[in-house]
Amino acid sequence: MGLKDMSIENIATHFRINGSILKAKPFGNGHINDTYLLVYNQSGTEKKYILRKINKYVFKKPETVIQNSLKITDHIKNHLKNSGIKDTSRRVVQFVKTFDDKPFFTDENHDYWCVILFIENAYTVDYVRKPNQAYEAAKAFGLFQKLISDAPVNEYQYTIPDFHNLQKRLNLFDSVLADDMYSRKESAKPEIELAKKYRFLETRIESLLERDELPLRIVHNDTKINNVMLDNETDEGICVIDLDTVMPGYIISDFGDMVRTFTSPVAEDEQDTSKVTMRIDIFKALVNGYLFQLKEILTQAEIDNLVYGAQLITYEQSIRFLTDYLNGDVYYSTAYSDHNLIRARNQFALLESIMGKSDSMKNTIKFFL
Ligand code: GN1
Ligand code: MG
Repeated sequence: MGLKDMSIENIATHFRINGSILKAKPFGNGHINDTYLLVYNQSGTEKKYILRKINKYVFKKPETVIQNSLKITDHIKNHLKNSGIKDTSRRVVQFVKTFDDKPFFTDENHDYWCVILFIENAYTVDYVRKPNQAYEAAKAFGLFQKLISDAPVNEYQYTIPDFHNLQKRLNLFDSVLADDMYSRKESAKPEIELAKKYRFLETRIESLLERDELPLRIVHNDTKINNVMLDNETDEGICVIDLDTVMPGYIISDFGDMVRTFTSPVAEDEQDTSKVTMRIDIFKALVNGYLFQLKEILTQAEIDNLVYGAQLITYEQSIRFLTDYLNGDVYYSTAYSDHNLIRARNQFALLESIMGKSDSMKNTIKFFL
């Protein structure tokens, strides 16, 4: 097969899927991997699948992504089955194998592709519309964490080393800023100032890690609101998706990324930053749903640092977007030239709001314990 024949339809033929393909089109709002929706005609009924190409710039060893994902989905499936749930197909990501029985297909470019079943009658959102969505989504992420809380940390690989290592991310930021290869420093002045203003957030995580205070666990590491599927009719959070970064890490990062992506009323690339704010009613619903599942599992140190996790991850995300802007947009896919700057500005606005409301956030957590 020549490179020119590498159409999506062609890639799909390597997977054990019955019927004939009707449609293949780009799908979803992820910033990293190429994702496609495949629609098949299977004896008169339409069946959907998701095909994804793993970004090898981001995931240097794509096979680790697949190995971790398979391991964690088996783990979850077993727990669900043991708790009496017979049909787990809407509750956990299901991989489709290739004809030679592999969980992925590698093409001539050494790109890795995998296929999962599409979950019908469910939706995702890029921002939360009502508290119940936050409650349900947090409950789903909480259940996910509960079910994997006995996963052996040393059996999982790091799909991205130092993923939430703020110190490393700041080092990269410093060097990209010093180089200013794309002459973008001037246009990002206020954001660079904000990066400086909140740099103090770094010290606490360093001392927490130094003193080994936070348990290293298998966590999701990318608990964005659009990584949980909600049921069309009930809004119930039914399935956590995007398992690429499931690996050892810290619960406060996952909690933080939920706060970052659930509580703002607008998407992370909303240009009007006056709309960006940490909504406390949504935060309450989030905490309620998450602690419903995990109250007994979290350690005191984790509980004490949940709000800090929200500050930390929102700061980290601001730095990541700003770094990528200064670095010529090499990491995140962008739709226009200052997309990453807009994202960074938005995330700094959210950080400022979180900083201002941290006391009431802490009180909310106390209330639900
Ligand atoms: C990326 O692929 P996606 O959109 O789910 C990124 C996350 C960021 C997020 C920002 C592997 O997630 O860490 O928080 O964008 N994933 C990776 O929206 O870097
Ligand atoms: Mg992702």
